[in-house]
Amino acid sequence: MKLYDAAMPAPNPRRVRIFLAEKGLSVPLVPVSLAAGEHKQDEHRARNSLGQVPVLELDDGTAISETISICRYLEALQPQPPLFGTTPKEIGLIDMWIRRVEQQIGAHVGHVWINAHPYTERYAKTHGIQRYADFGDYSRGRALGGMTWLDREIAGRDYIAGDSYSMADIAALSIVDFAAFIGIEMPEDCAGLRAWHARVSARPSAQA
Ligand SMILES: N[C@@H](CCC(=O)N[C@@H](CS)C(=O)NCC(=O)O)C(=O)O
Repeated sequence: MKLYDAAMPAPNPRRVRIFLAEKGLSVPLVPVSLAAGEHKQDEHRARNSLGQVPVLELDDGTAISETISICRYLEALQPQPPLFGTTPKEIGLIDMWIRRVEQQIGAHVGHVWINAHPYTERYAKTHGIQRYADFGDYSRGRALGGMTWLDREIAGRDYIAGDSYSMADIAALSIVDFAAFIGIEMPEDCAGLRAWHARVSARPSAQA
């Protein structure tokens, strides 16, 4: 088994690396250079036709893409410690929060990155991606609004989906850190979100 990976600040491969660290699992990492466009080469598209990372390649050659799907596979392989919940209630809530942080914050951060960040200007030209600056600016507001909403939602609890650390925390951490990398910092008045961020960032896995 090996993981086709990309270095920081790429948020999606990082989610798998954090997950592996939390599980105490070690999987060989194969670096794919996004800057050099290796993810769009035929060799990588044979693993993931969308030309994205991460991809987990199993020993029989099966390629699993999509961060959450990769982590679900790993959870099935090694259930302890559980990061997707064990009871029906935990499983439902963790899944809900993964989707919510991806949809209410992550998607908007991604739109800012593609449409309005200087770093992606040349990348967009090379790959024929049309950029919409206004949409990028609008998405920045939506991302900040999502963070403010999440701050309210997690009031009174230590982790995104409840009292235990879960995949929802991994999803949110990678999104919040990538947002900061592209200049979308957590709002000053989001004290609960900031405290949560400090809590999960203090875990050794956050270095992955
Ligand atoms: N839905 C995918 C998204 C993967 C993704 O967007 N990965 C980024 C790197 S963090 C990438 O490969 N971007 C290049 C592209 O989309 O063309 C997942 O969850 O794994």
